[in-house]
Amino acid sequence: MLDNKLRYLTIFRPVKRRQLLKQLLQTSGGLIAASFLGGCQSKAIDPLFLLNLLNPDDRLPDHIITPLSEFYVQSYALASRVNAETWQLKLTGAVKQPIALDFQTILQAPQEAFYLTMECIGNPAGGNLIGNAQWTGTPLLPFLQKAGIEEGAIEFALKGADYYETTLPVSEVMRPDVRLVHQMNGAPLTTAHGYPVRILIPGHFGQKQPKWLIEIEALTKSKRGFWEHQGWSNTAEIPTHSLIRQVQEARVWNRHHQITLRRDGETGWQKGVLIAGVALDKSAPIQSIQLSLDEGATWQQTDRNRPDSPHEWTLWRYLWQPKQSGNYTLLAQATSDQQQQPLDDKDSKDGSSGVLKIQVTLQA
Ligand SMILES: Nc1nc2c(c(=O)[nH]1)N[C@H]1C(S)=C(S)[C@@H](COP(=O)(O)O)O[C@H]1N2
Ligand SMILES: [Mo]
Repeated sequence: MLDNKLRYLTIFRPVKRRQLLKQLLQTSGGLIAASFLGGCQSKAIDPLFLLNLLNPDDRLPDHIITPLSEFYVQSYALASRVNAETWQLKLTGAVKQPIALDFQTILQAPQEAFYLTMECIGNPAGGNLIGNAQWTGTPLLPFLQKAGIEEGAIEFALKGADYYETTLPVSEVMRPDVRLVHQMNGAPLTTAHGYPVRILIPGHFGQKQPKWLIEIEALTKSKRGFWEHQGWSNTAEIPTHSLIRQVQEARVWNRHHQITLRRDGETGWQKGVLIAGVALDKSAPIQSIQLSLDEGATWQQTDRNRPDSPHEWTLWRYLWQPKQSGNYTLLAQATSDQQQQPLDDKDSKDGSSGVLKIQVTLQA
Protein backbone atom coordinates (compact mmCIF):
# COMPACT_ATOMS: atom_id res chain seq x y z
CA MET A 1 0.00 0.00 0.00
CA LEU A 2 2.84 2.36 0.81
CA ASP A 3 4.90 1.33 -2.16
CA ASN A 4 3.62 3.98 -4.48
CA LYS A 5 4.33 6.71 -1.97
CA LEU A 6 7.83 5.46 -1.34
CA ARG A 7 8.71 4.87 -4.93
CA TYR A 8 10.97 7.82 -5.42
CA LEU A 9 12.34 7.82 -1.95
CA THR A 10 16.02 8.56 -1.68
CA ILE A 11 17.81 8.16 1.61
CA PHE A 12 21.17 9.81 2.11
CA ARG A 13 22.97 8.42 5.09
CA PRO A 14 26.60 8.00 6.00
CA VAL A 15 26.51 4.37 6.98
CA LYS A 16 28.26 1.17 6.09
CA ARG A 17 27.33 -0.21 2.74
CA ARG A 18 26.03 -3.51 4.04
CA GLN A 19 23.98 -1.77 6.69
CA LEU A 20 22.68 0.60 4.06
CA LEU A 21 21.48 -2.19 1.81
CA LYS A 22 19.79 -3.75 4.78
CA GLN A 23 18.03 -0.47 5.50
CA LEU A 24 16.92 -0.14 1.93
CA LEU A 25 15.44 -3.59 2.01
CA GLN A 26 13.68 -2.80 5.25
CA THR A 27 12.35 0.55 4.15
CA SER A 28 9.80 -0.58 1.61
CA GLY A 29 9.06 -3.21 -0.92
CA GLY A 30 8.92 -0.57 -3.62
CA LEU A 31 11.55 0.66 -6.00
CA ILE A 32 14.07 2.86 -4.34
CA ALA A 33 16.43 5.20 -6.09
CA ALA A 34 19.75 4.14 -4.62
CA SER A 35 22.09 6.29 -6.64
CA PHE A 36 24.16 7.46 -3.72
CA LEU A 37 26.23 4.45 -2.76
CA GLY A 38 29.51 6.20 -3.46
CA GLY A 39 31.15 8.20 -0.72
CA CYS A 40 29.64 6.34 2.21
CA GLN A 41 31.59 6.34 5.43
CA SER A 42 31.07 4.30 8.54
CA LYS A 43 29.78 5.60 11.82
CA ALA A 44 29.00 3.54 14.86
CA ILE A 45 26.38 5.73 16.46
CA ASP A 46 23.71 7.43 14.45
CA PRO A 47 24.47 11.15 14.26
CA LEU A 48 20.90 11.81 15.30
CA PHE A 49 21.99 10.93 18.81
CA LEU A 50 25.45 12.30 19.26
CA LEU A 51 25.10 12.79 23.00
CA ASN A 52 26.76 10.67 25.53
CA LEU A 53 23.41 9.13 26.16
CA LEU A 54 24.72 6.41 28.40
CA ASN A 55 25.25 9.07 31.00
CA PRO A 56 21.75 9.83 32.30
CA ASP A 57 23.01 13.04 33.92
CA ASP A 58 23.65 14.67 30.55
CA ARG A 59 20.93 17.13 29.71
CA LEU A 60 18.99 16.42 26.54
CA PRO A 61 19.68 19.11 23.94
CA ASP A 62 16.94 21.59 23.03
CA HIS A 63 17.16 20.76 19.35
CA ILE A 64 18.46 17.92 17.28
CA ILE A 65 18.77 18.87 13.66
CA THR A 66 18.78 16.25 10.94
CA PRO A 67 21.83 16.95 8.79
CA LEU A 68 21.03 17.59 5.16
CA SER A 69 22.86 14.41 4.18
CA GLU A 70 20.34 12.46 6.25
CA PHE A 71 17.18 14.38 5.54
CA TYR A 72 14.71 12.31 3.54
CA VAL A 73 13.65 13.48 0.10
CA GLN A 74 10.18 12.69 -1.12
CA SER A 75 9.31 13.86 -4.61
CA TYR A 76 6.78 12.19 -6.85
CA ALA A 77 8.80 13.09 -9.95
CA LEU A 78 12.23 14.48 -10.73
CA ALA A 79 13.27 17.56 -8.78
CA SER A 80 12.51 20.79 -10.63
CA ARG A 81 15.48 23.01 -11.42
CA VAL A 82 14.17 26.51 -10.92
CA ASN A 83 16.09 29.70 -11.70
CA ALA A 84 15.66 32.06 -8.73
CA GLU A 85 16.20 35.11 -10.94
CA THR A 86 13.20 34.37 -13.10
CA TRP A 87 11.17 32.58 -10.41
CA GLN A 88 7.78 34.02 -9.57
CA LEU A 89 5.09 33.10 -7.08
CA LYS A 90 1.65 33.97 -8.40
CA LEU A 91 -1.34 34.57 -6.13
CA THR A 92 -4.33 33.86 -8.35
CA GLY A 93 -7.94 32.69 -8.47
CA ALA A 94 -10.58 34.20 -6.19
CA VAL A 95 -8.51 37.25 -5.24
CA LYS A 96 -9.28 40.94 -5.72
CA GLN A 97 -5.87 41.70 -7.19
CA PRO A 98 -3.71 38.86 -8.56
CA ILE A 99 -0.05 39.49 -7.72
CA ALA A 100 3.30 37.96 -8.58
CA LEU A 101 6.21 37.92 -6.13
CA ASP A 102 9.83 37.61 -7.16
CA PHE A 103 12.68 36.16 -5.13
CA GLN A 104 14.04 39.56 -4.04
CA THR A 105 10.66 40.45 -2.57
CA ILE A 106 10.73 37.27 -0.46
CA LEU A 107 14.29 38.03 0.74
CA GLN A 108 13.51 41.65 1.58
CA ALA A 109 10.36 40.87 3.57
CA PRO A 110 10.67 40.31 7.37
CA GLN A 111 12.50 37.05 8.05
CA GLU A 112 11.72 34.42 10.67
CA ALA A 113 13.79 31.39 11.65
CA PHE A 114 11.92 28.50 13.23
CA TYR A 115 12.18 24.77 13.89
CA LEU A 116 9.81 22.37 12.21
CA THR A 117 9.85 18.61 11.87
CA MET A 118 8.87 17.31 8.46
CA GLU A 119 7.34 13.87 8.22
CA CYS A 120 5.81 12.02 5.29
CA ILE A 121 2.33 10.63 5.84
CA GLY A 122 3.64 7.44 4.27
CA ASN A 123 6.30 7.07 6.95
CA PRO A 124 5.70 3.62 8.39
CA ALA A 125 5.95 3.40 12.18
CA GLY A 126 9.62 3.75 12.96
CA GLY A 127 10.52 4.68 9.41
CA ASN A 128 13.04 7.23 8.25
CA LEU A 129 10.77 9.65 6.37
CA ILE A 130 11.09 12.22 9.12
CA GLY A 131 13.58 14.99 9.78
CA ASN A 132 13.95 18.12 11.87
CA ALA A 133 15.36 21.37 10.51
CA GLN A 134 15.62 25.04 11.21
CA TRP A 135 13.91 26.90 8.40
CA THR A 136 14.05 30.56 7.40
CA GLY A 137 11.38 32.43 5.53
CA THR A 138 8.77 35.15 5.57
CA PRO A 139 5.08 34.96 6.54
CA LEU A 140 2.71 34.46 3.63
CA LEU A 141 -0.22 36.29 5.25
CA PRO A 142 0.74 39.89 4.33
CA PHE A 143 0.95 38.89 0.66
CA LEU A 144 -2.45 37.21 0.78
CA GLN A 145 -3.87 40.31 2.43
CA LYS A 146 -2.35 42.44 -0.29
CA ALA A 147 -3.98 40.30 -2.98
CA GLY A 148 -7.28 40.36 -1.05
CA ILE A 149 -9.06 37.03 -0.75
CA GLU A 150 -12.64 37.01 -2.12
CA GLU A 151 -15.46 36.12 0.28
CA GLY A 152 -16.36 32.99 -1.68
CA ALA A 153 -12.87 31.44 -1.42
CA ILE A 154 -12.84 28.26 0.68
CA GLU A 155 -9.52 26.62 -0.15
CA PHE A 156 -6.13 27.35 -1.60
CA ALA A 157 -4.40 25.16 -4.15
CA LEU A 158 -0.63 25.22 -3.57
CA LYS A 159 1.29 24.35 -6.72
CA GLY A 160 4.87 23.34 -7.45
CA ALA A 161 6.89 23.74 -10.66
CA ASP A 162 6.71 19.95 -11.03
CA TYR A 163 2.91 20.19 -11.35
CA TYR A 164 2.56 18.92 -7.81
CA GLU A 165 -0.55 20.26 -6.18
CA THR A 166 -2.21 20.09 -2.77
CA THR A 167 -5.09 21.99 -1.19
CA LEU A 168 -5.94 23.31 2.27
CA PRO A 169 -8.79 25.38 3.76
CA VAL A 170 -8.38 29.16 3.62
CA SER A 171 -8.24 29.35 7.43
CA GLU A 172 -5.25 26.98 7.54
CA VAL A 173 -3.21 28.82 4.92
CA MET A 174 -3.97 32.27 6.36
CA ARG A 175 -2.42 31.45 9.72
CA PRO A 176 0.42 33.79 10.69
CA ASP A 177 2.84 30.86 11.12
CA VAL A 178 2.58 29.81 7.47
CA ARG A 179 5.79 30.91 5.76
CA LEU A 180 7.45 31.08 2.37
CA VAL A 181 10.74 29.39 3.14
CA HIS A 182 14.05 29.75 1.29
CA GLN A 183 16.59 28.39 3.79
CA MET A 184 17.06 25.08 5.56
CA ASN A 185 19.57 24.84 8.41
CA GLY A 186 21.02 28.22 7.51
CA ALA A 187 21.72 27.49 3.85
CA PRO A 188 19.64 28.09 0.72
CA LEU A 189 17.21 25.25 0.03
CA THR A 190 18.79 22.57 -2.09
CA THR A 191 17.15 21.63 -5.36
CA ALA A 192 15.87 18.41 -3.79
CA HIS A 193 14.16 20.32 -0.97
CA GLY A 194 12.48 22.94 -3.16
CA TYR A 195 14.90 25.70 -4.22
CA PRO A 196 14.27 28.58 -4.35
CA VAL A 197 11.06 28.69 -2.26
CA ARG A 198 8.73 26.20 -0.62
CA ILE A 199 5.81 26.75 1.70
CA LEU A 200 5.59 25.32 5.21
CA ILE A 201 2.22 24.86 6.85
CA PRO A 202 2.82 23.65 10.42
CA GLY A 203 0.81 20.77 11.82
CA HIS A 204 0.48 18.88 8.56
CA PHE A 205 2.40 16.03 7.03
CA GLY A 206 4.93 16.72 4.25
CA GLN A 207 2.44 16.41 1.40
CA LYS A 208 0.98 19.80 2.44
CA GLN A 209 4.39 21.48 2.09
CA PRO A 210 4.96 21.97 -1.65
CA LYS A 211 8.48 22.50 -2.92
CA TRP A 212 9.38 24.73 -5.92
CA LEU A 213 6.24 26.71 -5.08
CA ILE A 214 5.05 28.78 -8.07
CA GLU A 215 1.36 29.43 -7.55
CA ILE A 216 -1.23 29.82 -4.80
CA GLU A 217 -4.74 29.79 -6.21
CA ALA A 218 -7.79 30.73 -4.16
CA LEU A 219 -10.60 28.27 -4.94
CA THR A 220 -14.34 28.64 -4.52
CA LYS A 221 -14.87 24.87 -4.87
CA SER A 222 -12.93 22.25 -2.99
CA LYS A 223 -10.43 20.10 -4.83
CA ARG A 224 -8.11 17.22 -4.00
CA GLY A 225 -4.39 17.34 -4.53
CA PHE A 226 -2.01 14.82 -6.06
CA TRP A 227 -1.62 12.38 -3.16
CA GLU A 228 -5.04 13.16 -1.71
CA HIS A 229 -6.57 12.09 -5.01
CA GLN A 230 -4.96 8.71 -4.48
CA GLY A 231 -6.62 8.20 -1.15
CA TRP A 232 -4.14 9.78 1.23
CA SER A 233 -5.75 11.90 3.95
CA ASN A 234 -7.01 15.26 2.70
CA THR A 235 -6.42 16.97 6.03
CA ALA A 236 -3.08 15.19 6.59
CA GLU A 237 -2.84 16.42 10.17
CA ILE A 238 -0.05 14.98 12.25
CA PRO A 239 -1.47 12.72 14.99
CA THR A 240 0.11 12.45 18.43
CA HIS A 241 2.77 9.81 17.95
CA SER A 242 6.16 8.66 19.12
CA LEU A 243 8.95 6.78 17.43
CA ILE A 244 11.63 4.67 19.03
CA ARG A 245 14.76 5.64 17.09
CA GLN A 246 17.61 4.08 18.97
CA VAL A 247 18.28 1.09 21.22
CA GLN A 248 21.84 1.16 22.55
CA GLU A 249 23.93 1.65 19.42
CA ALA A 250 21.36 0.30 17.02
CA ARG A 251 19.22 2.60 14.94
CA VAL A 252 15.62 1.43 14.78
CA TRP A 253 14.40 1.24 11.21
CA ASN A 254 10.97 -0.29 11.15
CA ARG A 255 8.35 -2.27 12.96
CA HIS A 256 10.07 -5.57 12.28
CA HIS A 257 13.28 -4.45 13.82
CA GLN A 258 14.90 -6.97 16.13
CA ILE A 259 17.84 -6.10 18.30
CA THR A 260 20.17 -8.50 20.05
CA LEU A 261 22.47 -7.24 22.78
CA ARG A 262 25.38 -9.02 24.40
CA ARG A 263 25.63 -9.14 28.15
CA ASP A 264 29.26 -7.99 28.42
CA GLY A 265 31.51 -5.35 26.92
CA GLU A 266 31.33 -1.60 26.42
CA THR A 267 27.80 -1.71 25.05
CA GLY A 268 26.72 -4.87 26.88
CA TRP A 269 23.27 -4.73 28.46
CA GLN A 270 24.65 -5.22 31.95
CA LYS A 271 25.86 -1.62 31.85
CA GLY A 272 22.38 -0.39 30.96
CA VAL A 273 20.50 -0.05 27.71
CA LEU A 274 19.80 3.32 26.21
CA ILE A 275 16.45 3.72 24.47
CA ALA A 276 15.73 7.01 22.73
CA GLY A 277 13.27 8.46 20.28
CA VAL A 278 11.13 11.38 19.18
CA ALA A 279 7.47 12.37 19.50
CA LEU A 280 5.34 14.82 17.55
CA ASP A 281 1.82 16.27 17.47
CA LYS A 282 -0.09 18.52 15.07
CA SER A 283 -0.23 21.52 17.39
CA ALA A 284 -0.11 20.63 21.08
CA PRO A 285 2.98 20.17 23.21
CA ILE A 286 3.84 16.58 24.05
CA GLN A 287 3.12 16.04 27.74
CA SER A 288 4.72 12.67 28.25
CA ILE A 289 6.24 9.68 26.54
CA GLN A 290 5.84 6.39 28.33
CA LEU A 291 7.91 3.35 27.56
CA SER A 292 6.93 -0.25 28.19
CA LEU A 293 9.53 -3.00 28.33
CA ASP A 294 6.96 -5.78 28.73
CA GLU A 295 4.60 -5.20 25.81
CA GLY A 296 2.30 -2.83 27.63
CA ALA A 297 1.93 -4.56 31.02
CA THR A 298 3.77 -1.78 32.86
CA TRP A 299 4.91 1.68 31.76
CA GLN A 300 7.89 3.85 32.64
CA GLN A 301 8.10 7.62 32.38
CA THR A 302 10.88 8.75 30.01
CA ASP A 303 13.08 11.82 30.23
CA ARG A 304 12.37 14.38 27.49
CA ASN A 305 13.24 17.85 26.26
CA ARG A 306 10.67 20.63 25.91
CA PRO A 307 10.82 22.35 22.53
CA ASP A 308 9.29 25.84 22.37
CA SER A 309 7.28 24.93 19.30
CA PRO A 310 4.86 22.00 19.14
CA HIS A 311 5.90 21.65 15.51
CA GLU A 312 9.36 20.46 16.43
CA TRP A 313 9.86 16.91 17.62
CA THR A 314 10.21 16.22 21.32
CA LEU A 315 13.27 14.17 22.09
CA TRP A 316 13.05 11.45 24.74
CA ARG A 317 15.27 8.80 26.29
CA TYR A 318 15.25 6.14 28.92
CA LEU A 319 18.11 4.26 30.52
CA TRP A 320 16.97 0.72 31.08
CA GLN A 321 18.74 -1.38 33.72
CA PRO A 322 17.69 -4.93 32.82
CA LYS A 323 17.96 -7.53 35.57
CA GLN A 324 17.99 -10.64 33.42
CA SER A 325 18.50 -11.95 29.91
CA GLY A 326 15.57 -12.88 27.71
CA ASN A 327 13.23 -11.49 25.07
CA TYR A 328 11.54 -8.14 25.58
CA THR A 329 8.96 -6.19 23.60
CA LEU A 330 9.33 -2.42 23.72
CA LEU A 331 6.51 0.08 23.11
CA ALA A 332 6.60 3.88 23.36
CA GLN A 333 3.38 5.84 23.74
CA ALA A 334 3.09 9.63 23.50
CA THR A 335 0.45 11.81 25.12
CA SER A 336 -0.23 15.41 24.14
CA ASP A 337 -2.75 17.95 25.43
CA GLN A 338 -5.12 16.67 22.77
CA GLN A 339 -4.64 12.98 22.41
CA GLN A 340 -3.11 9.79 23.67
CA GLN A 341 -1.45 7.70 21.00
CA PRO A 342 -3.46 4.52 20.35
CA LEU A 343 -1.80 1.21 21.18
CA ASP A 344 -2.45 -0.46 17.83
CA ASP A 345 0.33 -0.70 15.29
CA LYS A 346 -1.40 -0.07 11.99
CA ASP A 347 -0.09 2.13 9.21
CA SER A 348 -2.85 3.86 7.29
CA LYS A 349 -3.47 6.51 4.67
CA ASP A 350 -4.10 8.95 7.51
CA GLY A 351 -0.51 8.52 8.61
CA SER A 352 0.91 6.08 11.07
CA SER A 353 -0.15 6.89 14.63
CA GLY A 354 0.17 3.45 16.17
CA VAL A 355 2.94 2.37 18.48
CA LEU A 356 6.01 0.59 17.22
CA LYS A 357 6.81 -2.77 18.81
CA ILE A 358 10.51 -3.46 19.00
CA GLN A 359 11.82 -6.90 19.93
CA VAL A 360 14.96 -6.89 22.01
CA THR A 361 16.89 -10.02 22.94
CA LEU A 362 19.31 -9.77 25.84
CA GLN A 363 21.84 -12.57 25.57
CA ALA A 364 22.65 -14.69 28.59
N1 LIG B 1 6.47 20.20 -5.54
C1 LIG B 1 6.45 19.14 -4.72
N2 LIG B 1 6.38 19.35 -3.40
C2 LIG B 1 6.35 18.30 -2.55
C3 LIG B 1 6.38 16.97 -3.04
C4 LIG B 1 6.48 16.76 -4.43
O1 LIG B 1 6.54 15.63 -4.93
N3 LIG B 1 6.52 17.87 -5.24
N4 LIG B 1 6.33 15.92 -2.14
C5 LIG B 1 5.71 16.22 -0.85
C6 LIG B 1 5.86 15.17 0.13
S1 LIG B 1 4.88 13.80 -0.10
C7 LIG B 1 6.67 15.28 1.22
S2 LIG B 1 6.67 14.11 2.43
C8 LIG B 1 7.55 16.47 1.40
C9 LIG B 1 8.96 16.03 1.66
O2 LIG B 1 9.80 17.14 1.72
P1 LIG B 1 11.37 16.93 1.54
O3 LIG B 1 11.59 16.16 0.28
O4 LIG B 1 11.97 18.29 1.57
O5 LIG B 1 11.80 16.11 2.74
O6 LIG B 1 7.52 17.30 0.27
C10 LIG B 1 6.24 17.52 -0.26
N5 LIG B 1 6.30 18.57 -1.23
MO1 LIG C 1 4.99 12.60 1.79
